[in-house]
Amino acid sequence: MEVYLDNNATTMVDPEVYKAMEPFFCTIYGNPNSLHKFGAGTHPKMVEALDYLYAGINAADEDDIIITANATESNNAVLKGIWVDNILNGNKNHIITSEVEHPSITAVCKFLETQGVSVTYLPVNEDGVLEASSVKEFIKEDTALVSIMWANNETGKLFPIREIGAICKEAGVAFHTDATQAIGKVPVDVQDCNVDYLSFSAHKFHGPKGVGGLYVKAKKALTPLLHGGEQMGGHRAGTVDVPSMVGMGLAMHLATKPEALAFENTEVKRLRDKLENAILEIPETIVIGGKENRTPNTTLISIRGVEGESMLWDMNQKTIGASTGSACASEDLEANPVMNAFGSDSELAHTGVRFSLSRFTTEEQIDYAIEVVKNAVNRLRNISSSYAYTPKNHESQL
Ligand code: 7TS
Repeated sequence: MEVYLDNNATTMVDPEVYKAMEPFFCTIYGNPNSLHKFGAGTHPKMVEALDYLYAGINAADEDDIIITANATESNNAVLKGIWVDNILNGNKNHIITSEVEHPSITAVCKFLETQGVSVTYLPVNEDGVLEASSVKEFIKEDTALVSIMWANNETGKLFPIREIGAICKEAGVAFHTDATQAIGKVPVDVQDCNVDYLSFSAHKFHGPKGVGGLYVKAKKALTPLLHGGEQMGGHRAGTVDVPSMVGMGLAMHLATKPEALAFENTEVKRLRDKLENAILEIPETIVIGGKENRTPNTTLISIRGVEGESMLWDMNQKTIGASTGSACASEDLEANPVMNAFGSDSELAHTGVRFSLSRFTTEEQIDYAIEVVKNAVNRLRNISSSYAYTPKNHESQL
């Protein structure tokens, strides 16, 4: 049986989404900016896609949603746009973010630091959560932007976006959130949370890869990352990938309609909990960051004495795909930075395995995964020279 439990890395395209995209390759293939009927033929479904995107995050009509290549581009566009508008051409010089953002935020911040920008990286507490009060504490006169993710990709932990939005609004500081791991898992409402900029990637919610979006609140114009033609109202030049945009729109609709979010919060969560509780029956296992306040599909579990990579290898032999954390960082064997940020000791930091489910995960797959994980842990602990189970050892982890 094949079991895919790495949905935070990417998801299967929903077959309904794939079907909706198909005509836009060989039949309705005009350039949307052309003045003839071939171009105009693409418009109705592009408009529908935008409607779905606006509805999915509760954007107001006067706001913008710019179609990008992915969340990485959206994140770069916000940080570099703010840099040009407020730092190079303004009198501000400070950005606040967290220690556990995706590299498409932290690597840009590191680059901006080389250009003289001052960046504050807020730590998370031992539950893996960032406290909204710490944002307030670090906002200064010259703070140009606060960028905090909606949900963490490794643990699924949800950050207090509503409170942070209110703090930023009161302080008059722009607020960006990377909602890549939140869309389709929990309700995302930009108006309710006072969000100015929001990033997402379609392939995380059963849309195609290579397309994403950047929400920009009305009157919060940004210098674009890509200059060129007048596509996207001049906010992002380049011919739009029409099939992908159509697919992303429908995928957003299917993932964010109330029934879908309810399914995520009941059925997907039930299967996640079943898997998690079965693994927690194994001595000396813990959920990193704890069980509270998470996306319903994710669990990051540390299994003492078992290297995350070894677990992945054993599971892969049995056709189960999971990860040790972010796929973007999984090629190096550095300790997982998110686990480090939570204060896990260095041994624990190498033992995390992330399981992320989707609405396509079945009960049979979870039953099979439980059996495989238990066998793998037994095998790996038996051959581990460093692992020796003692009840005391166990107690210290509770
Ligand atoms: N932001 C977050 C929070 C993410 O989780 C990811 C991808 C990205 C941005 C970048 O998305 P992309 O579509 O531009 O690549 N995160 C992961 C992950 O957790 N495992 O693999 C990719």
